[in-house]
Amino acid sequence: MQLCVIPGDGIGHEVIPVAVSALRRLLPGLQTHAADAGWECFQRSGSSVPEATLESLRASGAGLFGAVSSPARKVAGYRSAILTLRQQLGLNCNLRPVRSWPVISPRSGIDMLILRENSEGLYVGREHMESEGIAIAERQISRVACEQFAARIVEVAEQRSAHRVTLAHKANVLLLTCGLFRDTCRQVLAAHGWEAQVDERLVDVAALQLVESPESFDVLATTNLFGDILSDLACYWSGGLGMAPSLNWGQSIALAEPVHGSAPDIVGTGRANPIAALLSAALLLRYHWQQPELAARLDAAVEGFLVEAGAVDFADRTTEIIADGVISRL
Ligand code: GGG
Repeated sequence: MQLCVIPGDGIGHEVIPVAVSALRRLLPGLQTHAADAGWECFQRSGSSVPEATLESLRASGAGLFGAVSSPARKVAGYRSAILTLRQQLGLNCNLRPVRSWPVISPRSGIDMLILRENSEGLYVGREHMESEGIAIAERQISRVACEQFAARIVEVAEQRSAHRVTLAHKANVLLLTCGLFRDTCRQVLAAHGWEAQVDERLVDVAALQLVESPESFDVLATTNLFGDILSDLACYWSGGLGMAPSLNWGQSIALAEPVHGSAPDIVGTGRANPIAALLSAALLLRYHWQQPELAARLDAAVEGFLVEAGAVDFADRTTEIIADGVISRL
């Protein structure tokens, strides 16, 4: 098994080594290849994703990515590393599971999988100033991307034995873009025998229900920006961003990454929580490498650690204590 390892910026350098150690324990033959990407990489080299990084990822077929910082204002020549990686590698689906964990979750009984279309929508990055004081962002939704995304919905819904797939959109206002997304996903799901299990929500209603009745969701599939926002909202139920994993998934290639960012305010303090990175590694095992037993062992190690640790605040030894506590259980 090959793995391209890209810590990125900030606490990516602290949490990714923990996830790599866990994978090494589970896969003794794992071969890792270090690569660079992110804002710090851009400042050093003039590129947020050097060609060598793309080559290493393509050759490995799997990657583990930490976090990126991005400047809050436009910087000439800079483009977000993670958006570049997703688009260049055709990572068209982002899996973001949300579940209740012992001790840390505010409520039990929640187990949903949010699927975010990862390649287009408002994140195609086509923004311009139309005139003084009027900025325009274009939102692209294409039938081909929706078809690829919907094929992934079918695949993971079957793997998970899902009982329902909910499509979240805003087709009452965004008639063409959200309409195409909804109709294409419905067609593909129906063609695979899922018609009776598909329902839909306006994205604002979905947001309310994720707060009011999160147990009612099973698979929730939506467009890029909506998925970004809804999955951050929903991860409150897992215990927050420190517990939120993701997998960017394409054809024969996947890049696992914790949902959290580079957290510059806690870099070097020892307070970074590596659980989201560990759970992202578990997603790589479960979905891309098709090793569900190993993924379940990693999830169970996290669960066992949380039960034993209780609600203790580890302060400046958080990364180390969680790393030791989880990896020793593998
Ligand atoms: N691991 C996900 C991550 O680093 N998120 C931060 C993020 O998306 N920042 C905006 C960007 O650089 O694109």
